[in-house]
Amino acid sequence: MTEGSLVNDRSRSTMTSSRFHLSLSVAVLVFGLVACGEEKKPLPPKVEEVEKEWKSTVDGERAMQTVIRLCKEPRVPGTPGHVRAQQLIKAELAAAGVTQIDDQPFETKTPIGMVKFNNIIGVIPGKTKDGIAIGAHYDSKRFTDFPFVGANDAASACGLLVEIGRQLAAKTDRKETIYLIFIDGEEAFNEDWGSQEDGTEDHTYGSRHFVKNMEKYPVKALVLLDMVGDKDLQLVRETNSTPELLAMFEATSKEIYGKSIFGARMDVQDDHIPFLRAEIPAIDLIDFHFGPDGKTHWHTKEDTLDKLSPKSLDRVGTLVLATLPKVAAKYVK
Ligand code: 1BN
Ligand code: ZN
Repeated sequence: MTEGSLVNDRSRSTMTSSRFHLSLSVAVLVFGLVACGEEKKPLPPKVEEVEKEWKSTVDGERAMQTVIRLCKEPRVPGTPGHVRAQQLIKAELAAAGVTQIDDQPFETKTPIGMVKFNNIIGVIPGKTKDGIAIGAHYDSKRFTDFPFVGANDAASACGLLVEIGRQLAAKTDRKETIYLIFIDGEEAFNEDWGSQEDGTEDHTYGSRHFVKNMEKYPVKALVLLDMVGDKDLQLVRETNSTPELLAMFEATSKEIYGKSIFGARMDVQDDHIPFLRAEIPAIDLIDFHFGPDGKTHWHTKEDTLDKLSPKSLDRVGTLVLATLPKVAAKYVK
């Protein structure tokens, strides 16, 4: 995290779905310089400084209310909090107008023994069953020394996914079906992301299970959301992601905000990898710069609600909704 922060959420103004936003600070625009050892690197633009007039299409405040409810307790697979998180997600999806909500339960061996998992899939039907998936992991990483609620990782993405579902469910004449996947078991049970003693992987349990059982859900592309709520939003150019998808999202961000809101290139292992292995195009929209310079709140007790901003949820949600028709046009025939 040597490039400094991309977006400072200085104004904490409430966003609503009908408001237009005008950038205040065109004067302090575009490229700043940051000292990085001896080197000086240009800073990526701050979104709030480059964004032109843009129309919000999701309600970041409402998404944040779901995030807050998800952060009441940890969501570690195999615990009662995990079961309550599932109930909450299903109730919120139903209240958002999503009428088909499927459970996809499975049980598998993990470093802590056999664990019950459950992917939750909200289906918004189109004319064809071929569809685009939007995913977020709802499990939180297991820590034994403190209660880890994973506000950014990834309650933020789940709250936004419910809100995106609300917007998409309100429109019924789409060609493609939308699959909202609340993915279980992304996090490793071991401290580090890696393999179990028998060589099987200790992470991405839910996404690997989904990809192996897709008969009912013909997903043609995946848009994955992870860690999208940081006040200081900086989406990375995730290098495993399908280049065409990254190009589409970047182009849309330029249309909406006047500049790409994607920063440093970074390889992130996440729930999109099983989809890519199955040759399903996928993009990981993730902000991996979480915390002050040189320090990360990622997988620490600092990953709490006070680090988040509804404005970041609003920006990412607006970007997803604006890019989705392009994704569908390319991948759903
Ligand atoms: C993302 C959020 N990840 C886990 N929580 C995936 C990841 C694992 C990212 C290891 C970087 C390293
Ligand atoms: Zn994590």
